[in-house]
Amino acid sequence: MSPPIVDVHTHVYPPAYMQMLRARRTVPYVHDPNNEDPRLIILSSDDDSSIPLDQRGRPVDSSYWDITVKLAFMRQHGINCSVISLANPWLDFIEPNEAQMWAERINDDLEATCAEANKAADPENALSLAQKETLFAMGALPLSSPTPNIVVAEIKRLKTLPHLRGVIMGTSGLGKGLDDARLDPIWEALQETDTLMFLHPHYGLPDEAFGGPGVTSRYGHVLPLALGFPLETTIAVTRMLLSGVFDRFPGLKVLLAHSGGTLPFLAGRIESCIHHERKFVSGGGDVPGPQRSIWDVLKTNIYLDAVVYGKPGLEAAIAASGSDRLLFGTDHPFFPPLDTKVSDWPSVTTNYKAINATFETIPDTVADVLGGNATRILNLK
Ligand code: 5CU
Repeated sequence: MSPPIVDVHTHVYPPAYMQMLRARRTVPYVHDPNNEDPRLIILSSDDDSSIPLDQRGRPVDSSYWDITVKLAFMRQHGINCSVISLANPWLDFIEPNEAQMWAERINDDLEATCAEANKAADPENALSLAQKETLFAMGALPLSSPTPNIVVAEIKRLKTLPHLRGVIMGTSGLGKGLDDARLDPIWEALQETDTLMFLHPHYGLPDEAFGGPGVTSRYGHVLPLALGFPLETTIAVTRMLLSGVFDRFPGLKVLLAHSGGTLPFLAGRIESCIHHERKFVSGGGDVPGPQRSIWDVLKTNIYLDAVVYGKPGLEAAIAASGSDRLLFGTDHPFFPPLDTKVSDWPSVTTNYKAINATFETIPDTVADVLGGNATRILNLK
């Protein structure tokens, strides 16, 4: 039997969340006055007033919210199991007094979706329509809630939901980034419950980094997605390192989106800058600075998805963290083919090809990256 293929980076906007976005008029929102051509406006650069509303953001279809479409996508691309997560910007923008309600609602919905799909995939189920694809999920956190205790309670509650296998989180944390000491109870709860945190970008870099307002009308999403997202992830996890999060919580497990942004490539430079920093106690200053080496953190705390679309990126990822910590993903439903006559998604086949080319002489490693590592790390049996 061939080993399972597991997609750890695959998103969904559950129908209730879509409905909430449709009712909003500020980012994030869905513009669809006639209920037939929804446009998703989630990135701040999408909301450019020089662009007519019906051309802002991007068109979205049912692949963003209908789980049967995801199951069909999985079958088409040979994916046996998906670990679905709410797409960005998650619950970051929710009013504080509604955050807990939304987290419980989304996470219960994810649990029910997985349970239903897996019932259909169960060979013992007489009603099974021969569906073989199975689902697990990562939960969303009520990070805007009035106190971190509510987030901690949700992390603990997720452990009671049978199909939940981690949490997804953006880089803003409680609003001030991931080196914020107020996050300590949350790191502690993740460590204590052995919950993997999937760290995913959303905010990118300020538009000024890309030439100021109007960047979208010139180059669309290329700069924010190709560069803004990976740099945002790199900065977020480096701030965690610099503030000693991995020293205080050595058991924390963090899966970094897009193969860690640029972290594997820049790790040596980051380490060198730390060693040369006079502010840190090790350089004669008064700021503690990180106690553990970045290389140790990369091999102990960090997991990387394989959503990097090329051999050099995968090679940097395995050199930094090891092939046993690299996990296949698709980023579905983002990056659909622009040519509607194409059926296999190039965004997926490119990643398959890159993994096969990187490990062409070691088929066991291909199988591990495609699914074995995820099955072990996320306990997907
Ligand atoms: O295309 C995009 O904007 C995105 C996004 O927003 N989130 C994601 O996970 N991938 C691509």
